[in-house]
Amino acid sequence: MNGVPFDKKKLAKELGKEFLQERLKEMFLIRNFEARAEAAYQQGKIGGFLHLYVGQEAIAVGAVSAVGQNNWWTTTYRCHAFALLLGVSPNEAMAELYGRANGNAKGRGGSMHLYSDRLTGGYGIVGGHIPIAIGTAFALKYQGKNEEISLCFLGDGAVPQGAFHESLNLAALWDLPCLFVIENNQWGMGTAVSRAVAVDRIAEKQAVGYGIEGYTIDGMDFFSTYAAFKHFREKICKEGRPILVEMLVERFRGHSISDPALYRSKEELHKIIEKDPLERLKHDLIGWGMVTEEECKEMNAEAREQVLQAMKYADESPWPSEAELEEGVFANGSS
Ligand SMILES: Cc1ncc(C[n+]2csc(CCOP(=O)(O)OP(=O)(O)O)c2C)c(N)n1
Repeated sequence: MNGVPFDKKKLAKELGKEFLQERLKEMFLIRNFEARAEAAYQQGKIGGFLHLYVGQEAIAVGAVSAVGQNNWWTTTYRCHAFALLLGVSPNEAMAELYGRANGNAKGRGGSMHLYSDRLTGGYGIVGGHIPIAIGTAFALKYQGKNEEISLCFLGDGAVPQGAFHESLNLAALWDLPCLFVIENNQWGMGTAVSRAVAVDRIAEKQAVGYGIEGYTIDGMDFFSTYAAFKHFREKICKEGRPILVEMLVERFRGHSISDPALYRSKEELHKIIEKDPLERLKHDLIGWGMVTEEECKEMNAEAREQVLQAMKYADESPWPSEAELEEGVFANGSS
């Protein structure tokens, strides 16, 4: 496997207790946000789609903390974690899920469409967002911004899409500073990846066809994702070539709230949950004396409180008015 080698203990020491505790707090916030969003959906407070990031947190937390917010980020409908890490407040995000006027997209986008200054969006069309990410990479190159990169996150289900291959080809041809990250959670909705994608080690093998580098990374461990993202950012800034990465990860829930994930047995799910990235980081930090069990409980309680506040805020927020319905809608009229 082509990975990025790192020494976990050494890296932890370099990053230090304070930094690592912040990452753990982020994981608690995301986990609580997702759990409460799920509950709110079941209470009928949220409508439409809802895709949860539970199990995949080490990827977003590792990416944003290693690379820095000040890059360009593009992702799929599974976008709550990136939004929270890239400057969207829990209030604003929850209000958007509730479809309220003061939500992140004025209540018009819902769960799949969150944005920040640097998050171009959560997008609903599988593979449709990849050309947008290479657009931001092109803009960076055109403007000579050599210290920033574009990061594009996609599911394994997007790999067989034409837009993925066309984007890789252009990015390679034009030397665009783009990091393509396949979050391979083993399923595209209810279809096993082995039934949808012709090869395993997707990134390593697909990258060869476009003359770029491909890597396979453990996406369930914060230190692994952090080390990898740090390395890729430096490499892209230095060499100006795109990189394709596969992060091996597990989603603990179904594809969306309406998928009970019956294609996995209880035993399989149990094994998956044993790899929990939050528990893994917690366990490591406790083991190294960088946090105590008691402090972890406090962090979790604080995150829960923040999210409960966000739900209250969303609940009390106004609905969008009918008069604004057509605002911000692009219409290319004939006259
Ligand atoms: C072009 C397009 N085709 C089909 C769909 C319906 N759809 C939504 S998600 C999805 C599977 C995506 O696979 P992946 O990202 O690997 O899955 P996940 O982890 O989200 O289950 C499909 C087919 C869509 N949104 N867009």
